[in-house]
Amino acid sequence: MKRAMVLAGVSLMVSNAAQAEIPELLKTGEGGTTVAQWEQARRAGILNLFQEHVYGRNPVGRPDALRFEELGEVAGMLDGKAVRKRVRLHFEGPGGKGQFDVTAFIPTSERKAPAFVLICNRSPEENLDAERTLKSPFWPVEEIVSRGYAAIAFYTQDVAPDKKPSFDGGVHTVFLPDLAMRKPDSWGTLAAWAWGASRVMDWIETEPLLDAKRVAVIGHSRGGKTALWCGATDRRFALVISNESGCGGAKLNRMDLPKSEHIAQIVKNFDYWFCGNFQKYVDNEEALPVDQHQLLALMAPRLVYVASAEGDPWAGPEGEFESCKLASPAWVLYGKKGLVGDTFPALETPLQEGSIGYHIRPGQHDLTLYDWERFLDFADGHGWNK
Ligand code: GTR
Repeated sequence: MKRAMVLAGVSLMVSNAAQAEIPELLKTGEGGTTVAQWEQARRAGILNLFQEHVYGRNPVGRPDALRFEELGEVAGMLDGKAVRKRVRLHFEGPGGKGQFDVTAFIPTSERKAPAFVLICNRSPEENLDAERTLKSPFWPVEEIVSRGYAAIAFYTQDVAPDKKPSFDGGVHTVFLPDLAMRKPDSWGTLAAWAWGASRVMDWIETEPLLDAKRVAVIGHSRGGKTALWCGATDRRFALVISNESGCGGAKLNRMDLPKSEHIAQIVKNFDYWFCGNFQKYVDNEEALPVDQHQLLALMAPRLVYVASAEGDPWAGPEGEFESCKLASPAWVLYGKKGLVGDTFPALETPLQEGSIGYHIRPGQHDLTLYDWERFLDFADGHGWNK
């Protein structure tokens, strides 16, 4: 496998020579050294490259016919601490009608609640129990609500299936019903799920109990890749959280971490997560005109959090951390701090001072209560719960 940059072992420093090969975040003279240049030229250019080469372009934004059907409201859930709302989102396109459901537990409170929207890629039966008989750390509703936040979730596969044959069913069929309509830059499935999260935000904006200005989008692994793409394309999300998103998420492609997933492997198993053009970069990372630090930078000046696990080398924790560092100058443009902390932190030593948060914890590939607690701390620390 050809690699653009080879780092010795788990060395965390990117050498100067190697760093030159990583696409520059801010380009002098080409826009990007002031907020205005960044916003009007450089940021738009980077977003366009990610659409063209990685995630694809959406065939639709907010559909004209988007409709929210209230499925019922139950007050006094969680021992009186929350109201539960369930909503069905309806839409239609050239391929017919589509729908998916959202569940929200909103703290009983006088004020509008800040919220966390989970893009759930795991079994809804095991992780999204609306009755709260089955409790899963993947979606710890009780803890989220007791900290003053609304817990909102939807299941990825209600939006688009996560299997081959690719693009068969869900919103793919609604909006691009004929596979012949697909182009090399047509949306992949991560983009379709991200589109779903944006439609949830459309509903949140109509819900008087929620504070639409303080909404986090969070996902784990493939859900984490989706959360990042959602945050990049939809600036209404004020906090974007990637848990162990790895390749195609927060991990820098050009950092050689032999135990981590590379484009060749992800495309072999999950080509449909991306647009067709992404296949050009199999064993050819250095030709990709962007790298993932630029994806993180698209969130500036909003809040971002990247979390890794020690027992998850497949996601490349060092590459996730390096992206946070290299993305940070975008925040500096706005007079803010990106990641505060130059060296890879010890386990369970979260870096939360800047607008980019990072932690690595012991344990395997998973979204755990420890992770959630740190995300909630980060939101608290940035004044979300005042
Ligand atoms: C793996 C895949 C990863 C990650 C993970 C998951 O098989 O290689 O990129 O997304 O699945 O979503 O759990």
